[in-house]
Amino acid sequence: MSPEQLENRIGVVEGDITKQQVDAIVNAANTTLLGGGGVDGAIHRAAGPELLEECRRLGGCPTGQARITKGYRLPSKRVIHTVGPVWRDGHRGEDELLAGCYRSSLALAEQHGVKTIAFPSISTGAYGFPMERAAKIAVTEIKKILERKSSIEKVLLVCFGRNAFEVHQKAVREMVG
Ligand code: AR6
Repeated sequence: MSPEQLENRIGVVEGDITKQQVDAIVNAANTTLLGGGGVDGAIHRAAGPELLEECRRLGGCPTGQARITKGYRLPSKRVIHTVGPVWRDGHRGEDELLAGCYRSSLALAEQHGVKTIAFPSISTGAYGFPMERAAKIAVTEIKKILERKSSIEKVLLVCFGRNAFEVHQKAVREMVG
């Protein structure tokens, strides 16, 4: 695939992930999958209480892995819940665990025929992962999947605020092409 084609398949937007018109949005959850603050809180509020009911039945999710549910009142039909690592000092396997979040979310998406998917910047809020480093990991993993003849057509990186948008745009520019 040419760099242009790849670039067209990774979009960076500034906005609220709950408003995205995509097949699936990814949630930055915690191991209980029972909701929380940040993007997790926003997704549960927008989806409605049925989402929490379905999440209860999943029995949690380990860090670096992902689970899938319906989207209920969200514009997206599905939510992929992944659990990012809590940042400590960068020497506790944080990078590999974060890469695992992107890999397992994208693998689940493929298994469910998802063509368009939106990610928030996993772990970079309450979990304190440095955003530039997280953005490089996100783009690396997304690029790997898209280069491998994936059924996924488009991946959106949804950034909360101008700074996040600029950090992600830079990561895509530097790593794609
Ligand atoms: N749309 C897109 N991005 C958002 C939104 C939104 N509506 N709201 C926040 N962000 P965080 P984490 C950005 O804290 O670091 C929860 O309580 C935000 O600016 O949501 O993985 C869970 O239950 C940041 O860049 O997730 C866990 O306990 C990014 O999303 C814990 O927080 C992630 O911030 C997970 O922490």
